[in-house]
Amino acid sequence: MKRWGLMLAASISVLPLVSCGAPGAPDAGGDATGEVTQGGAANSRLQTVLDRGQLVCGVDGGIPGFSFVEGGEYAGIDVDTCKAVAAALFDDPTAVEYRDLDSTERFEALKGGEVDMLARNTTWTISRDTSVGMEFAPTTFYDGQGMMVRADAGITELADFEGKSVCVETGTTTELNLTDQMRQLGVSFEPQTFQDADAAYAAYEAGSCEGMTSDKSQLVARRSTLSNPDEHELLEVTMSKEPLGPVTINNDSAWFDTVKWVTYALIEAEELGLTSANIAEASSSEDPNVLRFIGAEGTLGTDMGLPNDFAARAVAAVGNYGEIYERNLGEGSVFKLPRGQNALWSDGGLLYSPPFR
Ligand SMILES: N[C@@H](CCC(=O)N[C@@H](CS)C(=O)NCC(=O)O)C(=O)O
Repeated sequence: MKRWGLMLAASISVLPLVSCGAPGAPDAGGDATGEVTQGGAANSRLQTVLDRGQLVCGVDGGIPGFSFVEGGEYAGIDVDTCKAVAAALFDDPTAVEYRDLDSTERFEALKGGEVDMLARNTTWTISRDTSVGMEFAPTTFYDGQGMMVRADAGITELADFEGKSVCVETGTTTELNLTDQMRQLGVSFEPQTFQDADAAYAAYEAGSCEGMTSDKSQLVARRSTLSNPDEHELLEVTMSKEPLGPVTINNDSAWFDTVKWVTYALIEAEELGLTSANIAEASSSEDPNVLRFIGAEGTLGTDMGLPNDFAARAVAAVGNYGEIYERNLGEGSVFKLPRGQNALWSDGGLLYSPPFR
Protein backbone atom coordinates (compact mmCIF):
# COMPACT_ATOMS: atom_id res chain seq x y z
CA MET A 1 0.00 0.00 0.00
CA LYS A 2 1.23 3.44 -0.76
CA ARG A 3 1.90 5.26 2.45
CA TRP A 4 -0.72 7.92 2.91
CA GLY A 5 0.93 11.23 2.69
CA LEU A 6 0.41 13.87 5.27
CA MET A 7 -1.50 16.91 4.22
CA LEU A 8 0.45 20.09 3.80
CA ALA A 9 0.64 21.52 7.25
CA ALA A 10 -0.94 24.92 7.43
CA SER A 11 1.67 27.27 8.74
CA ILE A 12 0.54 28.61 12.05
CA SER A 13 2.06 31.49 13.82
CA VAL A 14 1.83 31.63 17.55
CA LEU A 15 1.23 35.11 18.86
CA PRO A 16 1.60 35.79 22.55
CA LEU A 17 -1.67 37.12 23.91
CA VAL A 18 -1.85 39.03 27.13
CA SER A 19 -4.90 38.57 29.33
CA CYS A 20 -5.99 41.67 31.22
CA GLY A 21 -8.40 39.90 33.56
CA ALA A 22 -7.61 39.64 37.23
CA PRO A 23 -6.21 36.24 38.21
CA GLY A 24 -8.91 33.90 39.37
CA ALA A 25 -11.67 36.12 37.95
CA PRO A 26 -12.91 34.40 34.80
CA ASP A 27 -14.74 36.46 32.19
CA ALA A 28 -18.50 36.33 32.36
CA GLY A 29 -19.79 33.79 29.86
CA GLY A 30 -22.81 34.30 27.71
CA ASP A 31 -24.38 32.75 24.68
CA ALA A 32 -26.53 33.61 21.72
CA THR A 33 -29.68 33.57 23.86
CA GLY A 34 -28.15 36.12 26.19
CA GLU A 35 -28.33 33.58 28.96
CA VAL A 36 -25.32 33.72 31.26
CA THR A 37 -24.10 30.21 31.84
CA GLN A 38 -20.63 30.89 33.20
CA GLY A 39 -19.48 28.90 36.17
CA GLY A 40 -22.42 26.61 36.52
CA ALA A 41 -24.55 23.84 35.21
CA ALA A 42 -27.97 25.47 35.69
CA ASN A 43 -30.13 25.21 32.56
CA SER A 44 -27.33 23.42 30.83
CA ARG A 45 -26.97 19.92 29.52
CA LEU A 46 -24.12 19.71 32.01
CA GLN A 47 -26.75 19.54 34.76
CA THR A 48 -28.76 16.96 32.81
CA VAL A 49 -25.70 14.77 32.45
CA LEU A 50 -24.70 15.21 36.09
CA ASP A 51 -28.23 14.35 37.26
CA ARG A 52 -28.34 11.31 34.99
CA GLY A 53 -24.97 10.11 36.26
CA GLN A 54 -24.06 8.96 32.79
CA LEU A 55 -22.92 10.48 29.51
CA VAL A 56 -24.67 9.59 26.26
CA CYS A 57 -22.06 9.77 23.54
CA GLY A 58 -22.79 9.54 19.81
CA VAL A 59 -20.11 7.58 17.95
CA ASP A 60 -19.70 5.89 14.60
CA GLY A 61 -19.09 2.45 16.02
CA GLY A 62 -17.69 1.01 12.79
CA ILE A 63 -14.21 2.48 12.46
CA PRO A 64 -11.31 0.58 14.04
CA GLY A 65 -8.98 3.02 15.81
CA PHE A 66 -11.76 5.60 16.23
CA SER A 67 -14.83 3.83 17.59
CA PHE A 68 -15.24 0.14 17.22
CA VAL A 69 -16.57 -2.70 19.34
CA GLU A 70 -13.83 -5.17 20.20
CA GLY A 71 -14.57 -8.07 22.51
CA GLY A 72 -17.87 -6.46 23.45
CA GLU A 73 -16.22 -3.17 24.46
CA TYR A 74 -16.10 0.13 22.58
CA ALA A 75 -12.56 1.27 21.85
CA GLY A 76 -10.82 3.97 19.83
CA ILE A 77 -9.69 7.57 19.96
CA ASP A 78 -13.28 8.88 19.77
CA VAL A 79 -14.39 6.47 22.47
CA ASP A 80 -11.55 7.68 24.68
CA THR A 81 -12.87 11.23 24.34
CA CYS A 82 -16.26 10.06 25.64
CA LYS A 83 -14.52 8.20 28.48
CA ALA A 84 -12.44 11.28 29.35
CA VAL A 85 -15.58 13.41 29.73
CA ALA A 86 -17.27 10.74 31.88
CA ALA A 87 -14.14 10.42 34.02
CA ALA A 88 -13.92 14.20 34.45
CA LEU A 89 -17.54 14.35 35.64
CA PHE A 90 -17.99 11.09 37.52
CA ASP A 91 -14.46 9.76 38.06
CA ASP A 92 -15.75 6.77 36.12
CA PRO A 93 -14.81 6.30 32.45
CA THR A 94 -17.40 3.54 32.13
CA ALA A 95 -20.30 5.90 32.90
CA VAL A 96 -21.02 6.23 29.16
CA GLU A 97 -23.81 4.95 26.97
CA TYR A 98 -22.67 4.80 23.36
CA ARG A 99 -25.06 5.37 20.47
CA ASP A 100 -23.97 4.42 16.97
CA LEU A 101 -24.98 7.13 14.52
CA ASP A 102 -24.59 7.28 10.78
CA SER A 103 -23.51 10.42 8.93
CA THR A 104 -27.01 11.64 8.14
CA GLU A 105 -28.50 11.17 11.61
CA ARG A 106 -25.66 12.51 13.78
CA PHE A 107 -26.62 16.22 13.93
CA GLU A 108 -30.33 15.51 14.39
CA ALA A 109 -29.49 13.17 17.28
CA LEU A 110 -27.61 15.99 18.95
CA LYS A 111 -30.29 18.61 18.24
CA GLY A 112 -33.03 16.30 19.48
CA GLY A 113 -31.15 15.68 22.73
CA GLU A 114 -30.82 11.96 22.04
CA VAL A 115 -27.08 12.27 22.68
CA ASP A 116 -25.12 14.74 24.82
CA MET A 117 -22.18 14.99 22.47
CA LEU A 118 -20.70 13.51 19.33
CA ALA A 119 -17.28 11.94 19.23
CA ARG A 120 -17.75 10.70 15.71
CA ASN A 121 -15.21 11.48 13.02
CA THR A 122 -17.02 14.74 12.32
CA THR A 123 -15.34 17.46 10.29
CA TRP A 124 -15.43 21.02 11.58
CA THR A 125 -16.79 23.25 8.82
CA ILE A 126 -18.17 26.77 8.85
CA SER A 127 -21.71 25.72 7.95
CA ARG A 128 -21.90 23.03 10.59
CA ASP A 129 -20.52 25.48 13.16
CA THR A 130 -23.02 28.19 12.19
CA SER A 131 -26.20 27.32 10.29
CA VAL A 132 -26.36 23.67 11.34
CA GLY A 133 -26.11 24.85 14.96
CA MET A 134 -23.16 22.91 16.33
CA GLU A 135 -20.19 23.81 18.54
CA PHE A 136 -16.86 22.20 17.72
CA ALA A 137 -14.54 21.28 20.54
CA PRO A 138 -10.81 21.06 19.76
CA THR A 139 -9.75 18.90 16.87
CA THR A 140 -8.59 15.48 18.05
CA PHE A 141 -7.47 14.22 14.64
CA TYR A 142 -6.32 16.27 11.66
CA ASP A 143 -7.32 14.24 8.64
CA GLY A 144 -7.75 14.66 4.91
CA GLN A 145 -9.90 12.96 2.30
CA GLY A 146 -8.35 10.12 0.35
CA MET A 147 -9.25 7.59 -2.32
CA MET A 148 -8.86 3.82 -2.12
CA VAL A 149 -8.58 1.70 -5.27
CA ARG A 150 -7.67 -1.85 -6.19
CA ALA A 151 -3.88 -2.06 -6.54
CA ASP A 152 -4.26 -3.67 -9.97
CA ALA A 153 -6.88 -1.23 -11.28
CA GLY A 154 -4.36 0.91 -13.14
CA ILE A 155 -5.69 4.02 -11.38
CA THR A 156 -2.97 6.30 -10.08
CA GLU A 157 -4.65 9.71 -9.95
CA LEU A 158 -8.13 11.23 -9.82
CA ALA A 159 -8.07 11.98 -13.57
CA ASP A 160 -8.12 8.21 -14.15
CA PHE A 161 -11.70 8.15 -12.86
CA GLU A 162 -13.09 9.44 -16.18
CA GLY A 163 -16.14 7.25 -16.88
CA LYS A 164 -15.60 5.25 -13.70
CA SER A 165 -17.56 5.21 -10.45
CA VAL A 166 -16.77 6.07 -6.84
CA CYS A 167 -18.58 4.81 -3.74
CA VAL A 168 -19.21 7.53 -1.17
CA GLU A 169 -21.33 7.97 1.93
CA THR A 170 -24.07 10.58 1.76
CA GLY A 171 -24.44 13.43 4.25
CA THR A 172 -20.68 13.85 4.52
CA THR A 173 -18.09 16.43 3.59
CA THR A 174 -16.61 13.57 1.57
CA GLU A 175 -19.46 13.60 -0.92
CA LEU A 176 -19.19 17.39 -1.41
CA ASN A 177 -15.37 17.44 -1.72
CA LEU A 178 -15.44 14.65 -4.27
CA THR A 179 -17.84 16.59 -6.48
CA ASP A 180 -15.71 19.76 -6.16
CA GLN A 181 -12.47 17.98 -6.98
CA MET A 182 -13.77 16.14 -10.02
CA ARG A 183 -15.45 19.29 -11.27
CA GLN A 184 -12.18 21.22 -10.97
CA LEU A 185 -10.37 18.47 -12.83
CA GLY A 186 -13.11 18.23 -15.47
CA VAL A 187 -13.52 14.50 -14.83
CA SER A 188 -16.94 12.93 -15.50
CA PHE A 189 -17.34 10.15 -13.00
CA GLU A 190 -20.32 8.38 -11.52
CA PRO A 191 -20.85 8.80 -7.76
CA GLN A 192 -22.60 5.89 -6.07
CA THR A 193 -23.99 7.18 -2.79
CA PHE A 194 -24.85 5.15 0.29
CA GLN A 195 -26.33 6.11 3.63
CA ASP A 196 -24.64 3.20 5.30
CA ALA A 197 -20.86 2.79 5.39
CA ASP A 198 -21.06 -1.01 5.48
CA ALA A 199 -23.09 -0.97 2.27
CA ALA A 200 -20.62 1.44 0.63
CA TYR A 201 -17.58 -0.70 1.48
CA ALA A 202 -19.42 -3.87 0.48
CA ALA A 203 -20.25 -2.33 -2.92
CA TYR A 204 -16.64 -1.25 -3.38
CA GLU A 205 -15.36 -4.69 -2.42
CA ALA A 206 -17.83 -6.36 -4.77
CA GLY A 207 -16.40 -4.23 -7.58
CA SER A 208 -19.46 -2.10 -8.25
CA CYS A 209 -17.29 1.03 -8.03
CA GLU A 210 -13.64 1.47 -8.87
CA GLY A 211 -12.91 3.86 -6.01
CA MET A 212 -13.94 4.30 -2.38
CA THR A 213 -13.46 7.74 -0.88
CA SER A 214 -13.53 8.88 2.73
CA ASP A 215 -11.33 10.42 5.41
CA LYS A 216 -7.91 8.78 5.04
CA SER A 217 -7.92 7.48 8.60
CA GLN A 218 -11.18 5.67 7.86
CA LEU A 219 -9.90 4.23 4.61
CA VAL A 220 -6.83 2.89 6.40
CA ALA A 221 -8.99 1.46 9.19
CA ARG A 222 -11.65 0.01 6.90
CA ARG A 223 -9.05 -1.38 4.51
CA SER A 224 -7.86 -3.57 7.38
CA THR A 225 -11.32 -5.15 7.49
CA LEU A 226 -11.52 -6.04 3.76
CA SER A 227 -10.98 -9.69 2.83
CA ASN A 228 -7.63 -9.01 1.14
CA PRO A 229 -6.30 -5.68 2.44
CA ASP A 230 -3.11 -5.92 0.38
CA GLU A 231 -5.13 -5.81 -2.82
CA HIS A 232 -6.15 -2.23 -2.06
CA GLU A 233 -4.14 0.96 -1.83
CA LEU A 234 -4.63 4.65 -1.19
CA LEU A 235 -3.81 7.07 -3.99
CA GLU A 236 -1.22 9.73 -3.24
CA VAL A 237 -3.88 12.41 -3.13
CA THR A 238 -5.43 14.50 -0.38
CA MET A 239 -8.67 16.16 -1.44
CA SER A 240 -9.46 18.27 1.60
CA LYS A 241 -8.82 19.32 5.17
CA GLU A 242 -10.83 17.19 7.61
CA PRO A 243 -10.32 18.39 11.18
CA LEU A 244 -12.22 15.84 13.28
CA GLY A 245 -13.30 16.45 16.86
CA PRO A 246 -16.07 16.32 19.44
CA VAL A 247 -19.27 18.31 18.92
CA THR A 248 -21.97 19.73 21.18
CA ILE A 249 -25.08 21.79 20.46
CA ASN A 250 -25.06 25.58 20.12
CA ASN A 251 -26.18 27.92 22.89
CA ASP A 252 -25.05 25.87 25.84
CA SER A 253 -21.75 27.32 26.82
CA ALA A 254 -21.41 25.49 30.16
CA TRP A 255 -21.67 22.13 28.44
CA PHE A 256 -19.57 23.16 25.45
CA ASP A 257 -16.87 24.46 27.82
CA THR A 258 -16.89 21.12 29.63
CA VAL A 259 -16.31 19.06 26.50
CA LYS A 260 -13.87 21.62 25.11
CA TRP A 261 -11.68 21.80 28.22
CA VAL A 262 -11.69 18.09 28.90
CA THR A 263 -10.42 17.66 25.34
CA TYR A 264 -7.79 20.36 25.85
CA ALA A 265 -6.80 18.68 29.12
CA LEU A 266 -5.69 15.59 27.21
CA ILE A 267 -3.46 17.73 24.98
CA GLU A 268 -2.14 19.90 27.82
CA ALA A 269 -1.31 16.81 29.88
CA GLU A 270 0.97 15.58 27.11
CA GLU A 271 2.70 18.93 27.01
CA LEU A 272 3.12 18.93 30.80
CA GLY A 273 4.48 15.36 30.73
CA LEU A 274 1.54 14.07 32.76
CA THR A 275 0.47 10.50 31.97
CA SER A 276 -1.94 7.92 33.32
CA ALA A 277 1.08 6.40 35.07
CA ASN A 278 2.33 9.51 36.89
CA ILE A 279 -0.78 11.67 37.36
CA ALA A 280 -1.43 10.25 40.84
CA GLU A 281 1.93 11.59 42.03
CA ALA A 282 1.56 14.97 40.33
CA SER A 283 0.47 16.67 43.55
CA SER A 284 4.10 16.51 44.71
CA SER A 285 5.17 18.54 41.67
CA GLU A 286 6.65 21.98 42.23
CA ASP A 287 5.43 23.24 38.86
CA PRO A 288 2.51 25.66 39.44
CA ASN A 289 1.16 24.78 35.97
CA VAL A 290 0.89 21.14 37.01
CA LEU A 291 -0.67 22.00 40.36
CA ARG A 292 -3.28 24.21 38.71
CA PHE A 293 -3.95 21.60 36.04
CA ILE A 294 -4.66 18.83 38.54
CA GLY A 295 -6.74 21.15 40.73
CA ALA A 296 -4.37 21.06 43.71
CA GLU A 297 -4.16 24.85 43.43
CA GLY A 298 -6.74 27.35 42.21
CA THR A 299 -10.38 26.76 41.31
CA LEU A 300 -10.30 26.24 37.55
CA GLY A 301 -12.62 23.23 37.70
CA THR A 302 -15.12 24.44 40.27
CA ASP A 303 -15.38 27.80 38.50
CA MET A 304 -16.78 25.83 35.54
CA GLY A 305 -19.18 23.79 37.68
CA LEU A 306 -16.92 20.73 37.49
CA PRO A 307 -14.94 18.82 40.09
CA ASN A 308 -11.71 20.81 40.62
CA ASP A 309 -9.62 17.78 39.63
CA PHE A 310 -11.60 17.13 36.42
CA ALA A 311 -8.50 17.23 34.22
CA ALA A 312 -6.54 14.84 36.45
CA ARG A 313 -9.47 12.42 36.47
CA ALA A 314 -9.61 12.40 32.66
CA VAL A 315 -5.88 11.75 32.32
CA ALA A 316 -5.90 9.06 35.01
CA ALA A 317 -8.67 7.26 33.12
CA VAL A 318 -7.51 7.40 29.50
CA GLY A 319 -4.01 8.92 29.54
CA ASN A 320 -2.84 12.04 27.77
CA TYR A 321 -3.43 12.64 24.03
CA GLY A 322 -0.14 10.98 23.10
CA GLU A 323 -1.04 7.83 25.03
CA ILE A 324 -4.48 7.76 23.43
CA TYR A 325 -3.02 8.19 19.95
CA GLU A 326 -0.32 5.54 20.37
CA ARG A 327 -2.78 3.01 21.80
CA ASN A 328 -5.43 3.44 19.12
CA LEU A 329 -3.66 4.60 15.97
CA GLY A 330 0.08 4.67 16.58
CA GLU A 331 2.76 2.15 17.42
CA GLY A 332 0.59 0.32 19.94
CA SER A 333 -2.05 -0.35 17.28
CA VAL A 334 -2.19 -2.31 14.05
CA PHE A 335 -2.21 0.95 12.06
CA LYS A 336 1.13 2.36 13.20
CA LEU A 337 0.20 5.79 11.83
CA PRO A 338 2.89 8.39 12.42
CA ARG A 339 1.73 11.36 14.51
CA GLY A 340 2.34 13.82 11.65
CA GLN A 341 0.06 16.84 12.04
CA ASN A 342 -1.41 15.19 15.13
CA ALA A 343 1.77 15.84 17.10
CA LEU A 344 1.95 18.63 19.66
CA TRP A 345 2.72 22.10 18.29
CA SER A 346 6.01 21.94 20.17
CA ASP A 347 6.93 18.84 18.11
CA GLY A 348 5.95 20.39 14.77
CA GLY A 349 2.30 19.30 14.82
CA LEU A 350 -0.97 21.21 15.11
CA LEU A 351 -2.13 20.23 18.60
CA TYR A 352 -2.12 23.20 20.93
CA SER A 353 -4.00 23.83 24.16
CA PRO A 354 -4.61 27.34 25.46
CA PRO A 355 -3.21 27.83 28.96
CA PHE A 356 -4.84 26.28 32.01
CA ARG A 357 -4.87 29.54 33.89
N1 LIG B 1 -15.46 13.53 8.33
C1 LIG B 1 -16.49 13.52 7.32
C2 LIG B 1 -16.94 12.11 6.96
C3 LIG B 1 -17.53 11.45 8.15
C4 LIG B 1 -18.28 10.17 7.85
O1 LIG B 1 -19.37 9.97 8.39
N2 LIG B 1 -17.75 9.34 7.00
C5 LIG B 1 -18.37 8.10 6.69
C6 LIG B 1 -17.69 7.46 5.52
S1 LIG B 1 -17.56 8.55 4.15
C7 LIG B 1 -18.31 7.21 7.89
O2 LIG B 1 -17.72 7.53 8.89
N3 LIG B 1 -18.87 6.08 7.83
C8 LIG B 1 -18.79 5.15 8.88
C9 LIG B 1 -17.77 4.10 8.69
O3 LIG B 1 -16.86 4.21 7.84
O4 LIG B 1 -17.89 3.13 9.44
C10 LIG B 1 -17.70 14.32 7.79
O5 LIG B 1 -17.71 14.77 8.93
O6 LIG B 1 -18.62 14.49 6.99
